Amino acid sequence: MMNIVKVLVTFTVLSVTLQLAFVAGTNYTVGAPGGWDLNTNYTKWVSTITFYPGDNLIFSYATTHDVWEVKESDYQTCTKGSAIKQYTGGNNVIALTEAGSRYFYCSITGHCGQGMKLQVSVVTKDSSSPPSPPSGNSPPSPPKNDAAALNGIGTRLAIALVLGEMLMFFV
Ligand SMILES: [Cu+2]
Repeated sequence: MMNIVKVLVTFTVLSVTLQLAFVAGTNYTVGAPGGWDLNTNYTKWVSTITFYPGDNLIFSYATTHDVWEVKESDYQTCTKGSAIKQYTGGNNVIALTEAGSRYFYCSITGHCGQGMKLQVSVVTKDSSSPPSPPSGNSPPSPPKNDAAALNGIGTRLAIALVLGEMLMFFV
């Protein structure tokens, strides 16, 4: 009896882990490898990444800095108005929960003006269209490859789950 319970628990943990693997976002250390400082070009850093809901920003910095999330107008002009949220302490995890733009800067006098500011655009995975083929004459093919790959993963996952459940009856 204990064995069946054990298998059941193990299987549940496994299936939850599998499901999380498909949903969980990516953690990005802002400005890596430099971090949040006065020597990193955040426009350049952010341009290499596509952010999706579920991703996290990790601000890692010396405590001579801080992180303020601000509205766009304050971000553009480096105005120290009222922050949407203030972070201190040198290590903050900020969740990107939904699509849209987020604006951050260091509130220490002069630092934003010296480039310590970050704009992040979060996009939904559905809205990102697949890249079109380079050839100009052929009509664009429907993006069925992604869907097929996803279906493949889904089918394999379903088979794995059914097999796992059947297995429990034999243990
Ligand atoms: Cu600073």
